[in-house]
Amino acid sequence: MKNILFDKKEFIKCVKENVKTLYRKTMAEASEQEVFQAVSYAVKDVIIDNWLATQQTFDKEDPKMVYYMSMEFLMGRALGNNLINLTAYQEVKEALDELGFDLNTIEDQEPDPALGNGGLGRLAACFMESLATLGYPAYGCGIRYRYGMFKQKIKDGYQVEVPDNWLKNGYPFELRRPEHSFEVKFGGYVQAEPAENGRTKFIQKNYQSVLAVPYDMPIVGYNNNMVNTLMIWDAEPMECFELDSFDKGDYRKAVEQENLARNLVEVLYPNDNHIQGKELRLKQQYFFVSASVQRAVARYKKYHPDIHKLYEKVTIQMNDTHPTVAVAELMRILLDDEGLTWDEAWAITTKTCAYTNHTIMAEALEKWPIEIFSRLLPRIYQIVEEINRRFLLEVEEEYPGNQYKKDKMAIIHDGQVKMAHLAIVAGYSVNGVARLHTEILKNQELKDFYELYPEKFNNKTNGITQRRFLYHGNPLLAEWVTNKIGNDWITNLSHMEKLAVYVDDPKAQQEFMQIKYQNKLRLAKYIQEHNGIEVDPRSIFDVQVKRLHEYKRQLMNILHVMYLYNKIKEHPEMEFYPRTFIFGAKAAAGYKNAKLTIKLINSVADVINNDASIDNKLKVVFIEDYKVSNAEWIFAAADVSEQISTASKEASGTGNMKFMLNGAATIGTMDGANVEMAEEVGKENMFIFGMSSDEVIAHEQNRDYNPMDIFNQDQEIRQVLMQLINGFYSGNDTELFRDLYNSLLNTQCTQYADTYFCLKDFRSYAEAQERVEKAYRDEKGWAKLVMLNVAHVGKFSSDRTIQEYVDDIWHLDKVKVTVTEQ
Ligand code: B1H
Repeated sequence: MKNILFDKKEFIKCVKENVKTLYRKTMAEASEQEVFQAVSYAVKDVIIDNWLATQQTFDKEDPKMVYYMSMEFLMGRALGNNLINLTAYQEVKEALDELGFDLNTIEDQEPDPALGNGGLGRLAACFMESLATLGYPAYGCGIRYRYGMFKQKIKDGYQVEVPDNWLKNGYPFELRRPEHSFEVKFGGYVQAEPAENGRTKFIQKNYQSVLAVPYDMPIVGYNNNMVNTLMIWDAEPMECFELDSFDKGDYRKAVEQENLARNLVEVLYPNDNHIQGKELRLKQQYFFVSASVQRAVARYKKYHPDIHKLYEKVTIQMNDTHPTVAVAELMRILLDDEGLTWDEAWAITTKTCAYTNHTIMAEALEKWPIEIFSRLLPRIYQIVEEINRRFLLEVEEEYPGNQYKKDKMAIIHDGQVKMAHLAIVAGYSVNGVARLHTEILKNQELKDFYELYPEKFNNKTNGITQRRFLYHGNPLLAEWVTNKIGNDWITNLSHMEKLAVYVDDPKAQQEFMQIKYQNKLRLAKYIQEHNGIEVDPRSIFDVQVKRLHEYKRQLMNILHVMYLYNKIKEHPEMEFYPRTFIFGAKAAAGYKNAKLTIKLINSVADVINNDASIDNKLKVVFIEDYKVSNAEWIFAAADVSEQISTASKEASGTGNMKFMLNGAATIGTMDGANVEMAEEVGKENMFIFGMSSDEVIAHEQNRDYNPMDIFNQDQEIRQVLMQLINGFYSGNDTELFRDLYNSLLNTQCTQYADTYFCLKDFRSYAEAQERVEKAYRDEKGWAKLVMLNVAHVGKFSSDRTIQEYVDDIWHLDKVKVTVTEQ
């Protein structure tokens, strides 16, 4: 059928027509934002045909579906990636040129849909893209937050959070689907009534409810006509809610329900690796989970009479514990709506739900006070209680008389509902996100559960989509790779291996480094425009971009910069290769030390960048508002990738893979997926330092680490720490950074001083940085090293990850979509 994207004339006509009907304007009058909208609607037109064809194929072939449930989908901009996956990027670029518009500038008009915090949400987005590209039927299920991740402004060195009103101009790639709305009920009480079959019926009474209305977003597969759906739920007040008779005309309740709907989806909680435990958060969770499970069951029932076989066509993947109420919601539907017995319902649920664990950070473990949980979700709580009761009988059978085990493993204990325990007991699969992380789950964090259910545990090392993070983000390198080895890498990243024959080829090395230089120029320009700082593209671009968290150790990085500065000042004659340390990070709004670290980085930048005496050897840049769209440029321009978390703390990391794909060398600990990267490319082609996870865990268990010893013995470290409290970087304010100083040294202020071993690993880090500099001076050696990294990145495609989920957990069949004229 005709695809206007490939017919320049038709496409231009369509864009002009859209500008006219949307805005009553001619092209000459239209703003860039309006042209973006007009172009997007033209692209959406093409997508819709494929989308329809995909849905028709699903209807015909009746394949099993995965419902990927996640509180977060950090999608990033859609226009550019949709064009790439429709293989029409070049054509549309040329057509726009003809109209006098630059595609990059038009892409820049799109808001970044930032419905996620960091790695967990971005992983969900990569997974959706890989599922569509591999041809697997999938629904992403999430929340259509009115306000996504906040925008970050830096004022006087401090982070200021600005609301992200991403829907302000209307989002062209979404589709409201009111015909698939569902009611979701909160609060009230449960009334038990005798049912006809002699059993008991449980009915929720005097509840409040909202209407969940889905908006569908297309997820376009690469060059295969496949378009899957991300359904994100909006909350609307019920139009004619059914009130109990005594409530009739209860105005107060009507207003309450309006407010409930409005508040529910207002904003994403901006915490990464940290649970806030707020009632509204639990409401959000149940809201989108209930709506999604209802839609999954309704879709199944449309084609299948026998609900007992639900698991043959539906599988639910829970992205961390955040959607774990799905387990109880499915039980509720099977028991109360479908009238099944407990055993029947449990047999289905435990073959349908699977759980991914993304962190072992204690503050991210989800536990809900019984008071909140049972008040908000009275029927769901009853069901969780019954799951817990039966589970404890099972534990008793396995470990008779062992109360300690029961206390430790219970789903409900000590006044709290433990969501991870619920997910493991009811799920048929439990997976970690990198090999090391999964081993820590099995041997430490979830040891008891691993002993009880060894068959449930498995590893799925994370991955990233090369379509966004190389093809779209780094067009120069993408083209170079294609020239060298063909374009199979676009859908099969293991083909990158073929680049290995070029790593010693001087011409290829030169081309490769020239591309890196071009990308550094592009970033330097961005930094100049957005941050007003001039950086030298010939210096080493040393980059740490990720959420700000103490375990990720941005603090250790900036302490090391302070240490280098002291050295350069003291030994001006010392050989030193110019370096630009680039940071980008958002801190959770209430995370004090994280926000103070941002201020420290900016204060250090102020002093160093304005010290003419060091001859531009050091520069420090904090890139404002790190997000998916500028990330693509940052990865492309990096020489050195900082992956320096305290070993055992970063479950996987995915930024590490994006840097590797773009030809940066990693300085990192043996943590998360770094371990597997080292395995792929060889330890000698990375800059590994620091304690192993075993060493870290041993120190944590023995409590035998005292950073004061290091402070007392190592004069250079001592000097750097003193500069936190002697006003050196704070215009003589000795108190400004005292909390950071205390976090490193003072056991009276934090439970454990230097919880994340910054001082312990400091020397090893500094030594690894020296190795980096030495390696960089050897131009050929460096080119070879980073090219080897690109050649061995194949494993880290999310296509590989998804194929493993399909083979081991989901068991889906591929679908082929052909598009015919509608
Ligand atoms: C990850 C989170 C997370 N793990 C709670 N856990 C949140 C926990 O809003 N909350 O309450 C939000 C996010 N995020 C990350 O997941 C890991 O830290 C990374 O190491 C990992 O690569 C990523 C994807 O698996």
